[in-house]
Formats: sequence, C-alpha cells, structure tokens
Amino acid sequence: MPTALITGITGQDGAYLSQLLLSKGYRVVGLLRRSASADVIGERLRWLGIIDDVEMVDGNMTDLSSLIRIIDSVSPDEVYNLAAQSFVAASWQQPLLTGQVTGMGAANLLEAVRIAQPSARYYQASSSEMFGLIQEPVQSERTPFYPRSPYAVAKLYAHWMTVNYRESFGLHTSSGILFNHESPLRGIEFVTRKVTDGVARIKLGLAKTLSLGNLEATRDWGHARDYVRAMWLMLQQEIPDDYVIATGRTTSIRQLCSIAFSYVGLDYEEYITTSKNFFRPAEVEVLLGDASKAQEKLGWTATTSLEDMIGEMVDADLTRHRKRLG
Ligand code: NDP
Ligand code: GDR
Repeated sequence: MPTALITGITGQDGAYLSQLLLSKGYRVVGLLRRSASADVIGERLRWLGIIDDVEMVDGNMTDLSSLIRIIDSVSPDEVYNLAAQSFVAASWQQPLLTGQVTGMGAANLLEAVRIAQPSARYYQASSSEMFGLIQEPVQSERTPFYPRSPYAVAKLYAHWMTVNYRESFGLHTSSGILFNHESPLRGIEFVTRKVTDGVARIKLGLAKTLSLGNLEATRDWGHARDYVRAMWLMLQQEIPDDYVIATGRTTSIRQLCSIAFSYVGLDYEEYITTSKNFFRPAEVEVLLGDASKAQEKLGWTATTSLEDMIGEMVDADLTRHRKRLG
C-alpha cells in the first residue's frame, strides 16, 4: 500500500485529494498545524465522511525540524505540498507570513524530502496567479510569469525551488500550475463560495444584499475534484514535469453572479452591491489557461461545467443554512 503525505490536508484540495487517494488504496497521512480550536479542524474531511480514514501528524510548514521528523517517520512514497496562506487578498495584509508559509514553507519541505526521503515523489501546488499581469492572452507552461500580489510572488519562489530541486538534485518534483478550482468545500472568503453562500442566504431570507469588489475580472474556473486527479496523475509519471491545469474557458465575476442567482430564480442585479473594501491594490484582470500538455501527456481534461459546479455549490449552501435554521 503506497503512503502519501499531504500538507494542507484540512483545506479544500487536501480533502478531495485524500478522498481520491483513499479510493486508490493509499495510506493517507496529513500534516496538521496545532490549533486552539481543535473542534473545527477536519470539517471538510468530515463532510466527505473520511475523517477517520486519514492519519494526522503535528507540524508546521515554517518549522523545518518538524517536517524532517515527519518525513523520516512517515516514509512517504508521495508528498503533496498543498499548505499555504492561500487567500490572495490577505497576502497584502500579511506579506511576510505569506512569504514564510507559501514560499519558504515549500523550501522547508523540499529540504526535508532531500534530507530524509529523497526517493519520494513531490508535488508543488503552483498557481495561475503567477501569470498575474498576463503576458499572453492564453497562458501555458511557456508563458512568462508576472506576479501581482505577495501571494503570487511567494508561489513563484516555491515554483522555481521545485524546478531547481529537480534539476540540481535529481529529485522527482513536479509543479502543477493550477487555475482557480472551486467546490462546496471552498473557503467562504473566495468569490465563488461567497456568491453561492450569499445566494443561499438571500433565497432563505437571511440577507438582503451581497457586497463584492471588482465584478469585471475574469477567471478560468474548474472543479476541485477534477483538479486533484491531475495532481495524482503528475506523480504517476516516470519523468517529473510541470503542467498547466485549466478548463480553457474564462468567465467574469458578473457572469458568475448571473449564473448563481438565476439558479434559484433571482436576478443578481437586484442584490449585488460593490464596496471598495473588496478591491485589490493590484488586480489580476484576466486568466485563461491552455491545458493541452496535460491532456496530451496525462490524459487529463476537466469534466465539470461551471454551471453544474455553481449549482452544486448553491445546493450545498442552501442545505447548510437550512440545517442551521433547524
Ligand atoms: P486552502 O486555503 O483551502 O487550504 C490551505 C491549507 O494550508 C489548510 O489546510 C491550512 O491549514 C494549511 N496551512 C496554512 N498555513 C499552514 C502552516 N503554517 N503549516 C501547515 N499548514 C498550513 O487552499 P486550497 O485547498 O484551495 O488550495 C491548496 C493549495 O493549492 C494551496 O497551496 C493554494 O495556494 C494552491 N492553489 C489553489 C488554487 C485554488 O483555486 N484552490 C489554485 C492554484 C493553487 P488550516 O486548516 O489549519 O488553516
Ligand atoms: P483568486 O480567488 O484571487 O483568483 O485566488 P478569489 O476568489 O479570492 O478572487 C477571484 C476574483 O474575484 C474578484 N472579486 C472578489 N474576490 C473575493 N475574494 N471577494 C470579493 O468580494 C470579490 N469581488 C470580486 C477578485 O478581485 C479576483 O479578481 C484563488 C486562490 O485559491 C489562490 O490560492 C489560487 O492560487 C488562485 O485562485 C488560482
């Protein structure tokens, strides 16, 4: 039975990746950072019904010694580095922490792998945010990067360290340049989930309006369940490499609102307000990915339409709020 170590196991992708690997017969071990609010830990794993099927080990991405000890004791065949301060907007408020966790955290983990288990295969969660101020209308593995936030700068460092450890030490390290992917397990602060939660609250009479920022930015949105499959496929290749993972369709926040509100028979224009609080100091206006390399080499394609995914998310948020209402 192969063993996988997942950092960021309590996040959206960590939960879906755990589910996928368990279904393939893996032993799944997750890195858990200690929290005083232990009762809320593992909410997503619980939602998927797999909380008792994964093992947890205590550690932190900023603590190299904990990572070395964990790699040494777990002896993973595959390491998935999903841990990050992943909210772009927060990275302007906490740029140094973002650098330490999202950037240096990856370097710490690469070091731990190099020292304690160099035969392990390593996956780095890179991001389309690295393209930032886009240099080509459609972004592929060959598109130059231009990060636009402290988060994206940190991710770029982690990305190049992943490439560098492959080239310098011959480690089996791969980097997935994933475009936005969402699900009912998405954090509430990200725009898709904020909108689907807002739609549910408005529909149930719990709120009257929803306040957002820039409605004209566009994103290439896919489903997290599809995207974790791409992570696993990358580590099954004999030769490590970097891949863009995207749907090839870009949609504005405004269109997203239209899709989500009309799913429950409402007109978004009657409910959306905008606030400068949700605009960013530097915006990534457009992202659109070309995943043809992943399709060709990994046999990967996105299988879920934006409309189906938003419907699934609105339904899940309606269920959550109805449960709370009793
Ligand atoms: P989430 O924000 O949902 O999850 C982040 C995870 O990182 C959580 O488990 C969190 O733990 C953990 N974490 C944060 N800080 C530390 C730390 N100091 N030590 C250990 N663990 C820590 O992110 P997603 O699941 O959405 O994304 C997974 C990865 O993929 C991230 O690296 C993200 O930047 C990247 N990515 C995501 C995309 C997306 O669209 N979702 C697209 C491209 C890249 P806790 O629960 O304790 O907070
Ligand atoms: P992003 O996701 O920054 O692309 O990063 P987010 O959903 O936060 O923003 C997407 C776009 O929506 C605009 N927007 C708003 N965003 C938020 N959060 N809240 C609002 O009220 C709002 N109004 C408009 C934003 O300005 C932006 O243009 C996500 C994260 O998962 C990263 O970790 C990951 O690397 C990238 O996706 C790919």
